[in-house]
Amino acid sequence: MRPIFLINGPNLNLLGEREPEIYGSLTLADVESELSSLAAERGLPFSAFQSNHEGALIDFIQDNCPPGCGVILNPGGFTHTSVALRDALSAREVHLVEVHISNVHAREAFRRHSYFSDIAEAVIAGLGTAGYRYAFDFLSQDPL
Ligand code: CA2
Repeated sequence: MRPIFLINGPNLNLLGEREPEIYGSLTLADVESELSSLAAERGLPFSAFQSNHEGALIDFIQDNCPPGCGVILNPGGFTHTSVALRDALSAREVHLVEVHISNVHAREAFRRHSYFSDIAEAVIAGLGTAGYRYAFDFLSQDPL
């Protein structure tokens, strides 16, 4: 039974409160609660974490995510900057799905590069907050 972690980076605590035309109207609590219910239905251990701090995200991964676990990650702005967060995930040998609510390829050029896409098993972008659910469905398959 693979534990699944939902990890969101900086500013994603603002979901549903600002820029709904880009990020939709559901809050992060809505997303976390939906995935938590799905996990309970499927008998999968589930935990959600959000931080605006790079070190806190790295500490969470080191302290909680065992090798082989599933990680649904929206690194927020760290997508485009953080070698350190990438290294934390590579070191843990997790099954990683990178999720972006918006279509990063249809926005500013700097959003097209991700430090995570080449170590992820899948990348979802532009499907709104539903992308988190698709990532969860993928990671809850056994075997993957
Ligand atoms: O589309 C995504 O999910 C992003 O990862 C969101 C990041 C952005 O830097 C990435 O390029 C793409 C920004 C997260 C900011 O989240 C907000 C949510 C609601 C209101 C304001 C910001």
